[in-house]
Amino acid sequence: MALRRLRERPPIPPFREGTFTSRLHDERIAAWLGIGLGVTFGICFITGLLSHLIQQPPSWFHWPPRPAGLYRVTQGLHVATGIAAIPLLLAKLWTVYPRLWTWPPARNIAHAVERISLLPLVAGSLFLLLSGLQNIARWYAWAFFFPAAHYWATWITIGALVVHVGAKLAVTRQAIARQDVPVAARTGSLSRRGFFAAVAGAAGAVTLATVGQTLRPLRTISLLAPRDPDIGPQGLPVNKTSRSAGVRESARDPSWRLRVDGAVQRPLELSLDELRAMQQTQAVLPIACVEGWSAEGTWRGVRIRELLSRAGAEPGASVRVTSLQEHGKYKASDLEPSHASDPQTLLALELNGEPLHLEHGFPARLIGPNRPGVMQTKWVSTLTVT
Ligand SMILES: Nc1nc2c(c(=O)[nH]1)N[C@H]1C(S)=C(S)[C@@H](COP(=O)(O)O)O[C@H]1N2
Ligand SMILES: [Mo]
Repeated sequence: MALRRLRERPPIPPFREGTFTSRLHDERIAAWLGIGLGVTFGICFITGLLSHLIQQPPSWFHWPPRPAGLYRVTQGLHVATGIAAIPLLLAKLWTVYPRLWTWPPARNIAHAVERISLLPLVAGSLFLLLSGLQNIARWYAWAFFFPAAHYWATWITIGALVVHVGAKLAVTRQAIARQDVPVAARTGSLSRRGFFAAVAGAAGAVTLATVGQTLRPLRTISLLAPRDPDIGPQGLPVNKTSRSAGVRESARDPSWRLRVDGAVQRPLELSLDELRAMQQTQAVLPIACVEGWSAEGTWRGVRIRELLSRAGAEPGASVRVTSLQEHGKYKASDLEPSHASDPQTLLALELNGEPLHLEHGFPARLIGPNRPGVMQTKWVSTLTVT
């Protein structure tokens, strides 16, 4: 008797009907915001997964060196859709939060599963978007390694998202197909259309204010972008500095030599002058950072494939490129055969018509087409053929 009464009549205010009065806590709005989030999360997921595969390729995965600017586009999209999703997610959470207090809390098992999956969905989404935002602002406030945490949180979030979309598909369809019956506006209350305009406007504004860090024409309105792609020595931003890499002495040491070793017939040790005396190749290529900024430079240097053939490496070799930097995640990178043999993959000695600045990798750095910035190793000391 008492139990039935409890089921029918929720005990305390938030569970009681009529607690939340705004018309904007509405199924139709929730449905459209859900679609917006589905699109932005979808693009963000695919481009993010791609970036992960490029940096940690399983044996079946091969990322081509062409088109040269493709990674710049996919990673620019990853960061732009992640940023645009933030106002969409906040609006969605606000629209649906009254439903946290439905009574009874679960009608049946399926309903319970659907509701429990909201916890990883909401927590995972907030974590991904906010830690991503912190990362591009280079505010490393966490004890964990960001790429690994970001990667694993993605699978949890996407799993929960699949459950959620499956559970809400029918409701979303209905809500969108339903004719929107105009309700007489209550004074002081935002209309649905006004709310949509505000949320879409916010998503558009944060996108326009940040995407200039990779889309040059929008650079001047890039008020919120963490990076201006034009500012830095030789007109290019710097991520890792020579000081934090601990190479200020070793990179300027006149006894520096490039070593080419590993599976070669003639291991090489070349001075900077010897490298400068070799045939020089020029390439206009972007640095495309995982953080979403990118900037183009005119690079000049020696083709990696030229160095390999001089050392007598087998054609189709892979190469490990090692830096003078002794510690850190990005002190080395790997060149797959297609990248090692590409005519634009260079050991660069010059940038924009001048010898490479110390901060951009003097005396020599790797630069190649269609590679994430983290794989464009600076202050190179050794090429090891594998
Ligand atoms: N040795 C070394 N090379 C490195 C890095 C590094 O930390 N160490 N950072 C990379 C990253 S994350 C980027 S985006 C590019 C940036 O190149 P830039 O500083 O010349 O613009 O360098 C790459 N090369
Ligand atoms: Mo980067």
